Amino acid sequence: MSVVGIDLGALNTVIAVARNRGVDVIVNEVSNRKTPSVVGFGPKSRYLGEPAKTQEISNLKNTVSCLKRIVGRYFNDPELEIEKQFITAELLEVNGEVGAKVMYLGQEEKFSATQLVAMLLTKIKATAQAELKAPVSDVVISVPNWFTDKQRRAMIDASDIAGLKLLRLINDTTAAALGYGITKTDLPLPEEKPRRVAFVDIGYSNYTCSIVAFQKGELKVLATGDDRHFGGRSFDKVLIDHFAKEFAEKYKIDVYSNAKAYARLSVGVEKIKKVLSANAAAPLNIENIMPDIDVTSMLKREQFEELAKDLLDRVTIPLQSALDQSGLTVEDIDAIELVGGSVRIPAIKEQIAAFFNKPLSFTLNQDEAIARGCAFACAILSPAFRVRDFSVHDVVPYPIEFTWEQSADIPDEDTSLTVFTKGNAVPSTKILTFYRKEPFDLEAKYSEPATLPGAIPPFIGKFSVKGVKPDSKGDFMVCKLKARINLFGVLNVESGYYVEEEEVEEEIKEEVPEGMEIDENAPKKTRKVKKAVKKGELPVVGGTSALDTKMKQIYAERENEMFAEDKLVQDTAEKKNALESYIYEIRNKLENQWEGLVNESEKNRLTELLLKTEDWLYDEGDDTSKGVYQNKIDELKSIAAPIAQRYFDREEEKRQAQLSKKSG
Ligand code: ATP
Ligand code: K
Ligand code: MG
Repeated sequence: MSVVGIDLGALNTVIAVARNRGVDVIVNEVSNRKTPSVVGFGPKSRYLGEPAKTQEISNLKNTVSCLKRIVGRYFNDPELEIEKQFITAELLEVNGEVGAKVMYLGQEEKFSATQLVAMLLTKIKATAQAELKAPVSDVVISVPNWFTDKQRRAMIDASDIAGLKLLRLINDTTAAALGYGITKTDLPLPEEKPRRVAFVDIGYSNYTCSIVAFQKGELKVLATGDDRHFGGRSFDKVLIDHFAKEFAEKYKIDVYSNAKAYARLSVGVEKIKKVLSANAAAPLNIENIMPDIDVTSMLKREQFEELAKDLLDRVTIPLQSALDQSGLTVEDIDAIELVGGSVRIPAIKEQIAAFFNKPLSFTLNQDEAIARGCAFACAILSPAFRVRDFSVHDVVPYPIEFTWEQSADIPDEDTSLTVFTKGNAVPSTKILTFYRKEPFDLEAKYSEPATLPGAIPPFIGKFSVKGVKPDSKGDFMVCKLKARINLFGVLNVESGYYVEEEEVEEEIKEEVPEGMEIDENAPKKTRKVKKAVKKGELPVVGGTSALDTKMKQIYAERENEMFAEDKLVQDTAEKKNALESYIYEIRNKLENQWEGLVNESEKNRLTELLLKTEDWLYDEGDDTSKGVYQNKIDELKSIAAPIAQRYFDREEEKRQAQLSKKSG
């Protein structure tokens, strides 16, 4: 059984696997250690990951990026306006959530964001399986710490659709912290002052920071800060605007009016931005940005920093916010660990170092730390794996309250209660007590909707408590409900039961003065006490924002279908390749190692068939089925195989002769 961690980034997805000797990052089909988080659609198949990126510029309308930015969102969300600046496919409403419209297999199709994430996950699963040569099911996936209940449930739905067994979701910076802590052998003991580390992750779209306290065997997230719209793409945008303006004057072109030109410029500015991280100046050259127009320019690092001033001014805000919430000062922070691609920007590093007034640490692999942390988290949870115990305490990002209808019998009863405050531990269970004579409903929601991302509704779940009735004396039933924020960071009322006060005999434990013996045979002293005793279960029926089972089933079947279609297209392409290389192989052998083993007529027949097959391949055979390619291979083989056999026999004879010479 494999144990896999997935850092599903807005730009790149990294896959890590836990093995007995440690955690490794898995490479994809083109040997890259990260896979573009992009899905594309074509006339014959989908393009998932690398091929989607390769095709992107020629297939902009049918390519969807930034999947994690739109999953769990509704179409009316104003933050989608920001995402539309980066997503080239058309967004629209699909089954109540946001999705994309694309041309697929020659038809217009709509896919929800959850389905799109599932597609990427299917690809990630296949990549991991190809590398591990074993089925992959158990996974842990990371998400930003600011993800709401709704967004987390959408990620869970997506992994279900992709046929993965998600063991938990873990927050990005928490995953980095876990990878950091679990490998350290010198963490403070429980009675010692914890080591406090700030983890800062700045990626493509998003900036998060967590302040984490470590002690032997555990980590505790103290506080988090974020800027949900701060990352590499924000800097790219600044550069795009700069060069678009320059090129409008210099070349009289309007980059904004041409999607391909815009996409080419996006690629160009990302390159120049990276070069500027290591150099004081960098050139920008884009050939054919528009038909027959090449553009060239250059930028100095200080110009870049000037252009990005508004962004750079925001760097310390999430840090300050996390620090304030943690109740610590910069002097209390023992180390600052940076991860994510955009922390390579020197001006960002400088600001972070200046803020903490300390040198920065880069002991984690910036691009892989989160995926590695996910793999560790998966290993901890997987029964197939033994790892050192390490507990992870995260925090609730937004306060959660329960509301209910007032009981007619209790006129002064409150009708709401904040059960989980911001910063409350995750996972966490709370027992809620209600006095009722009949079944009742309660609702869980975020109590400060204004703090949620975009227009994500505060609703979390509605829970109906069944089986409630007056107790034996006609009095209230004392109902206890177990509300839990689980390892996924989602809230459920997991179960209910009712209790009754009963008199029970309780042993009185007397303090035995030191030095005195306890008389084991003396009668035990007891007293009667009133205690709440569990009397029975109360069924709880919940409704959350997760997809309903039927819809999920439909999506899963559709995903399987599409996967099978992709596979067929891929297998067909492979067969075609096999035929092509077989033609070259036979032709080569005819001229070389089979020399003297083939008679004239045989040679003519084979040469003719090779030529005929090759012509066919570039003509009607360019696009046909797997079986037809195989038939062509078999046809060639029927002539080539006897020759190959003769060659083998001759070589074998030679070898035997050699052997008998040696022994003789
Ligand atoms: P997110 O965390 O927002 O979901 P992600 O995890 O996919 O996104 P990363 O892979 O951490 O993102 O970072 C990608 C970003 O890092 C890109 O915008 C890229 O341009 C930027 N980046 C990578 N290397 C450098 C560099 N040397 N200098 C500047 N930026 C860089
Ligand atoms: K990543
Ligand atoms: Mg990331």
